[in-house]
Amino acid sequence: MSKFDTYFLMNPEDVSEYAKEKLDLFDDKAELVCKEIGDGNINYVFRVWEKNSDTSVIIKQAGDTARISDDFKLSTDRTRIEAEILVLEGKLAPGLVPVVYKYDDIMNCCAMEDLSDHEIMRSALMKHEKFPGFAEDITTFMVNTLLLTTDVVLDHKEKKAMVKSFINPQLCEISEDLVYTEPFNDYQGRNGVFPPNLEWVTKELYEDKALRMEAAKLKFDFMTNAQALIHGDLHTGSIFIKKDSTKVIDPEFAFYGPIGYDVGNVVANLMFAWANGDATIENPTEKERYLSWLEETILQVIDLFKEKFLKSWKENATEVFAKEEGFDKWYLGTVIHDTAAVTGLELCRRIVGLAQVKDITSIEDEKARVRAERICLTAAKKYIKNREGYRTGEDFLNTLKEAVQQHS
Ligand code: SR1
Ligand code: MG
Repeated sequence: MSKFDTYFLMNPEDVSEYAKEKLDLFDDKAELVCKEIGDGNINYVFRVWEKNSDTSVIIKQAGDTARISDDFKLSTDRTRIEAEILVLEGKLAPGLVPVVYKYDDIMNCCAMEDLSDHEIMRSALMKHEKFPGFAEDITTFMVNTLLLTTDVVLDHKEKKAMVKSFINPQLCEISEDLVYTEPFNDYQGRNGVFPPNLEWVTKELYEDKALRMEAAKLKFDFMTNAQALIHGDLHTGSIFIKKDSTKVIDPEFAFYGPIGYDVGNVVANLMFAWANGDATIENPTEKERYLSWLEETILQVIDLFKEKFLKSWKENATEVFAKEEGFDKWYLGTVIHDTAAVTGLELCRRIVGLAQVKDITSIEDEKARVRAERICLTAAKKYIKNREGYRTGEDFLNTLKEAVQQHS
C-alpha cells in the first residue's frame, strides 16, 4: 500500500515523498527540497531537487479544474496526452522537448527533465534578450511534429487511430471559446478589455460583423480540420530557451487540428514581444537592434518553415496524390493562410480575452499600452480578413508595419 494509490492533489511535501518513492532518481536518505513553480493557467508544476547534489526533476500534476478558474472542469486525461505527446515529439524532433521519466495515471502526474538552466521565453523576451537560433529550432520542431503526423506521411488508418487517441474535447473547448468566439462576442462576460480601449475594441471587434463572420468560419475549421497532431498552445510561455537550446513544453492542448494553429501562435507571440519592445525600450539604438532581431525572426519563422516543409514533404510523403505536381505548394499555401488567420486570432484573444499576456499587460504607461494594443489589433484584423493574401514572412511583417504607421 502506498499513499499514492489513490489520486489527491499533492502539496510540495507530498511531491518530495512521491519523488523518492516512485522515481529512480533519489535514494531513501536523500534530503529533498520541493517548490511549486507553475505560473501557467492550468496545472501545478513542482521542482524537486536534492540538497548537495545536481539531481533535480520536474513533476507536473493535473487537478480536475483549471488553476486560473474553477469554471473550467477538466479531465485529468490531459496529463496522459501531455506525457505521450512529449515522448512522440521527442522522437520526431530530437532534443527539442524535455525527456519524460514517468507518467502516473493514478496521481495524474508526469515526471520530466528539469530545464532550470533554460528560461521561459516570454520572460526572457520581456527582458529584451535575443535568441539567434530560435527560428531554426522552432521551424524544425514544427515541420517535424506537424507534417510527419499528417495524412501526407502516415498510413491513413494509423493516422485515424492517432486522431482517436488524442481526442481532447475539454481543452479544445477552451480554445474554441477563448480564441475563436469570445474576442468577438463576449457572450460569457469573461473578457478583460483594458478600460481606455473599451470603446475602440467595441467598435473594431465586437461590432465588426464581417470580422465575426470570418471568426465563425475559422472556428468551424479548427473544430473539423484534423490535419496534424498539433501542440495546441505554442506560445512563448510554452517554450524554454537559452542561447543554444530551445525546448517546447506543455502540449496538454494537443489534438488533431490545423497546422497553422501552431505556426500562427508562434508568430503572434513574437509580435507581442515586438509590441512590448516598441512600447518600453527607451534607448533608440537598443530598440532598433531588438525590434530588428524580432522582425527577422518573424520573417524566418514563416520562410524557413515553408522551405523545410517542402523539403520534408519531398523526403517523407507517402500518399499517392502527395506526389501530384504542385499539390505540395498548394497545401502549404493553405497552411500559410491558416497561419495568418491564427496570428490574428491569437493577437486578439490575448489582448481582450480572459487569458492575457504579460508582454502587453506589463506596459505601465497608459498611452503606450493603448497604442501597443491598437497596433496588434489593427494588424490582427487584416490577418484574419485577408488571410488568403499572405504568402511570405515579408507579407506578415508588412501588415505589422502598416498598423504601426496607422497608430503613429
Ligand atoms: C483556461 S486556460 C487559458 C489559457 O491558458 C492556456 O495556456 C491556453 O492558452 C488557454 O487558452
Ligand atoms: Mg501551458
